[in-house]
Amino acid sequence: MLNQKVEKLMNEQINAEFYSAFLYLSMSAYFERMNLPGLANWTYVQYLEETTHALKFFKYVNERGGNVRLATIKEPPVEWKSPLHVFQEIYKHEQHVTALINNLVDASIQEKDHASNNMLQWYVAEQVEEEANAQLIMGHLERIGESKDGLFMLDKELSARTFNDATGTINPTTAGA
Ligand code: OFO
Repeated sequence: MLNQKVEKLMNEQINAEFYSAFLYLSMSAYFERMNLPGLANWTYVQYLEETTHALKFFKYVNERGGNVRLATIKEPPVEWKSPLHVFQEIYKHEQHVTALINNLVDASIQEKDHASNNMLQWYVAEQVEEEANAQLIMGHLERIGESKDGLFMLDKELSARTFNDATGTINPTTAGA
């Protein structure tokens, strides 16, 4: 049986992860409009990843006999000032998500819910990666500044990103990969 406080926070986290997915998908559309297919690809792949983050919580709440509650997803922004602005917002957003995960970990400790605490460690590690990725690309964009060639090169590089379902929620054979 899933602890009630943890269940409530996990349901909120399902919504937060789906909002993350919406945010990245909206950013992908922005990059498509800017004719930056590599950045559009990178944010689109991130949209897919965020969806699996939500699904991992969804599966876990079900597995523990909890009640999944799906709530309205907030509308994400549509426009940004520049590619750098997008990644500044991503970095801020991922720091916020890290705080939400940490709060969930705190609740699992307070409620002595060891199984949830164990499951949440996956997200703790994932958030380190999410923040690092955002910071890395933000740094590249800061250095690129107004250089069109620099942006072209970075866009080309980011077009190589492919989706890997590390949660195994869509493809169980890729779990942990
Ligand atoms: Fe789900 O990690 Fe980003 O938001």
